[in-house]
Amino acid sequence: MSRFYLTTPIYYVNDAPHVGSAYTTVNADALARWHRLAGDDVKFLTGTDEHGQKMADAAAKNGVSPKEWTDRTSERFRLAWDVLNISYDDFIRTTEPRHYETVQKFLSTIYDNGYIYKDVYKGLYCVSCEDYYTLEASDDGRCPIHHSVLTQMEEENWFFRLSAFQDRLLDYFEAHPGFVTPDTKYNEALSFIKGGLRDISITRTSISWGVPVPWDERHVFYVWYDALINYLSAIGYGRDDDEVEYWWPWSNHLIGKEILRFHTVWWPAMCMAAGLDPVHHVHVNGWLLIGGEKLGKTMAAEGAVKITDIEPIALSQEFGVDPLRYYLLRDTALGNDGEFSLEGIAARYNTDLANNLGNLVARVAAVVTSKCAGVGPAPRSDSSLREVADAVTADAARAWERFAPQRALEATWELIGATNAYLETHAPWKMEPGDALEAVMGDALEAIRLVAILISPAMPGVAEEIWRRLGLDASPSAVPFTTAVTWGQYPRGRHVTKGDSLFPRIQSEQ
Ligand code: ME8
Repeated sequence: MSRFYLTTPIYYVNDAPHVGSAYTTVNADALARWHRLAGDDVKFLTGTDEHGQKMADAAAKNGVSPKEWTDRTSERFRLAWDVLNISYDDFIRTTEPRHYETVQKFLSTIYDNGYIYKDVYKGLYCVSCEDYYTLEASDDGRCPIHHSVLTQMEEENWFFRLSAFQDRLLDYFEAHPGFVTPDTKYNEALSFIKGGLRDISITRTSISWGVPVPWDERHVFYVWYDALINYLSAIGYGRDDDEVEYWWPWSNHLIGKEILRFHTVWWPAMCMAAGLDPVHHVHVNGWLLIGGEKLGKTMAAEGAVKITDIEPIALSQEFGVDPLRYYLLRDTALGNDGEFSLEGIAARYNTDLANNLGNLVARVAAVVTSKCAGVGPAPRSDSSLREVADAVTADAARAWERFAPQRALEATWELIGATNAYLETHAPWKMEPGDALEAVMGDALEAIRLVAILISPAMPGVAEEIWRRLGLDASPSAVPFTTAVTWGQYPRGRHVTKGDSLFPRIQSEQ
């Protein structure tokens, strides 16, 4: 057994979650579920990032204190993730005492190690990004992501000596070619480091909403500096060395591509400065787009989309939780950008779910009910479906391991397609009851059993329902994957139930 510590970014609570934040969270959830299925010891962390200018502004705009605002909005994330069946083991908020304690210990260590000094910061700032820009990196004084005019800032700040880590980071990247995936993002981070690193400002005096700097009480840490450390607060850094030692070597961050530099350059350097190994692995997801632009709440505010079209709870009410999860996992490879649309969800729903998976389960249950007295026969060991099933399970397992849910599901649908084709070839609905019919149905039931296991990280609710309809015990998520996917384990004699349509078709006008 190995371990798997997986984190999502912690989300800003200036606004409620949208389908972009759900995209990373659902993918992380499916990966965490896969690792549990594979028998790993898993810790899956998500949470909310609650300090910074943006939050202070949002609270002021809504006439409440930052604390009240963050309590309220953080709860909306928790609620959305509960609705989407996100199996997080821990939900961290950066306003919690455990986080303050870790941040202050971690940064004090860096300070004691001589990597923090005082200087004056002068430059441009984007409040939406909570990030500094040079004039060259800006879009003529505007934020390249949010297109808003950047604020000119001048403050006395504490600085982190990032420049001291250039060579150590280059060596680290060279020694760990799998540190950042996909490769394109590894290369992007590497060329950023090669381009030269400037020291960075890590504290602010112009706001007070933040973690206080222990050695200088007029300052709070700049929000990114406290945020990154959440990954250590949740495993007890500064409180429980054994827990850090248990999880940190197995750590994986899943992040969106706009925060690559923070996670693959700053963060590893900070860890090195504190005398800790950097995170083990960072996987970078692309963006969900609408009309080629990064999907986000500002789009709704500008009237470019209806808010309900990008809100995860509203979407799950419209399409169902598992179909929404399936769309997010299957439509865009984790690493690429993908265009998001309601038509896209409906198309995946009708084709992959209603026509392929739903139809397979329905027709097998119908034949077993009408021609086998509702009792499932056993599969054959030499079924022609076996070869496909063996190849698909191996392929899907490899894909899940390399952070590729989209490919894992594509492979799974090859087994669904092969089983539907197998039924077309044998046409059991035209066969007389007897051994030949039972053999075909046993094979099909076994294939569906495997499909239920394979889809369980993606669609846990649907997988459970299929499992129940097959008359199987326990749960498809609770089986040990490697032994459970050996062909031939569907037991004879289980009661198979038909049930309602798993995926009633969506009509285009809906
Ligand atoms: O950046 N497509 O928080 P955030 C895909 N608090 N993923 C998207 C997306 C889209 N259109 N929009 C958002 C922050 N995301 C910081 C992180 S971590 C120490 C601090 C996802 O609320 C994606 O994972 O802006 C992105 O990195 C994250 O949400 C940003 O969330």
